[in-house]
Amino acid sequence: MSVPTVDSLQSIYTNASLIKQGERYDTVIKQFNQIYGRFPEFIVRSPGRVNLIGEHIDYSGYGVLPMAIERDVVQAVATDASNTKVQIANMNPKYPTRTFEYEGEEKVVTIDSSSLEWSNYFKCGYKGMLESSKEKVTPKGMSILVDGTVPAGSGLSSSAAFVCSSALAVITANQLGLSKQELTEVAIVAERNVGVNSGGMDQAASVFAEKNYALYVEFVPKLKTLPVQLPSGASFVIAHTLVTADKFTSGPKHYNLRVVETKMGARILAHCLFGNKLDVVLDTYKQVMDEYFKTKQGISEQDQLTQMLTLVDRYLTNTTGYTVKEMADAAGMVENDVVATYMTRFPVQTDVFRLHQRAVHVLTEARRVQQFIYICHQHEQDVNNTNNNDVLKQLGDIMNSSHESCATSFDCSCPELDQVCNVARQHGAFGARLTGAGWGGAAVFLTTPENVPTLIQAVKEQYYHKNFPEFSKDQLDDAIFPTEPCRGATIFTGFDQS
Ligand code: NG1
Repeated sequence: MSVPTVDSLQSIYTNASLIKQGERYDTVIKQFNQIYGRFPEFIVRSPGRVNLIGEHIDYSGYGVLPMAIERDVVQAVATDASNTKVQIANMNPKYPTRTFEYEGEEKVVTIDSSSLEWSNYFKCGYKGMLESSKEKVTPKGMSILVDGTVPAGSGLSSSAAFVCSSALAVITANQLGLSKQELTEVAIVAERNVGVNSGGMDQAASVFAEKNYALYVEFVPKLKTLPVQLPSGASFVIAHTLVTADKFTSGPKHYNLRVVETKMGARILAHCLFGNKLDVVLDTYKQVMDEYFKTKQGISEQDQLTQMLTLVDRYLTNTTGYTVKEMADAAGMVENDVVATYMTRFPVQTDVFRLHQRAVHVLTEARRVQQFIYICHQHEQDVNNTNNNDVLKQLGDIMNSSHESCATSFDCSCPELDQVCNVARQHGAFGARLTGAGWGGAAVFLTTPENVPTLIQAVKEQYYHKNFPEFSKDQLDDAIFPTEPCRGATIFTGFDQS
């Protein structure tokens, strides 16, 4: 299945925002014409996402439950078959126009991941698509204008929205005929070129999401997505703490370190359980779990996860944190190998590696995802539609436990995230949790439609007015807003191209 081409904004956005989006697209097209002296041939878009449950478990191989949001990255594109020059401009003057050249079949384009450069995200998509395309093509020249509305560093996946829309622009410009699945898989690998050891949730949500549904994304044995109906009467609000969490800069102490801590934990567990009996290296908890339960039939995923927690208590016993040497010894490896395999491409900075705590978070969080989906399915099948608030309370409790686990076991919250979540819980949120990588960025609250205004007002008064007293109404509306499950990536051609 390939990314759909649509000719009406109605099939992308909610009715409430059609006028605003229409004006936005008109402005982009006009500006494109001013810069390039012609009209775009097509416009691609890929949305950001909010993760409802399942934080920091995608790179351990466990399924997650995000939904796409209306905020997105839009790219207006015109092509030129007579050269291979790419010029990329941005509606936001903060990001200067860049030009680069295709470098020939052997080497598509060079990405200098040592600097924080906005156009690198485009190059990731460009390089990924051209290198993976089955047909070897000399790409067309491209003139591009980008407009993004996903706040950067907010945990709402601005980077995946940018990389996915870039990849889609390249596919469309060169008629590469890649499926959604291929686009997502390439975008996941491609984003690692900017120096972040990313999981796959964001790209999957940005490409596959469906209007009105959350999306269960599984990674093992292969990428698979399943729309999940949320209970009627569930409303979500997103609040950006405005603490910018930039994975590129903080990666060695935060995101990339957690990847190492979870991979080494899994590797040690595999060594304790299977010794040298296996031909393959297992370094995600999901791989270890699948191997361990391979011959034990009929145990539900939730029960498998519970048993895995017992194994973690038994084998990852050092709760004050491991040194590299201790991890190597416990995994039956030599220290240099640990460093070469796990800490060289994505370096880390830490005194000790807290494998036990990280494992407890990953396994309990994976279990929470299963519980959350189970409740949604039960509710969908409940013809009597038992009290909605009971269901929302159950889902909210799971979200609250997730936040607690992120804060205490995975250590990826921050005082501002804790604060907005507390305010939200005190003002009618059934559940409140950080969403995305954490260490700043955004939180998501679950409430009822009637309570949305009260909740937003309370967070404005108790968080934003105190910390950002100079903020205008527009700035506030940009920081905290209600959201609904939106559609994933699309190609839009419903405008006058001459
Ligand atoms: P954010 O920082 O929200 O884009 C990151 C990862 C996800 C996932 C979450 C934590 C990237 C591009 N995204 O999300 O894959 O691991 O953290 O659940 O690295």
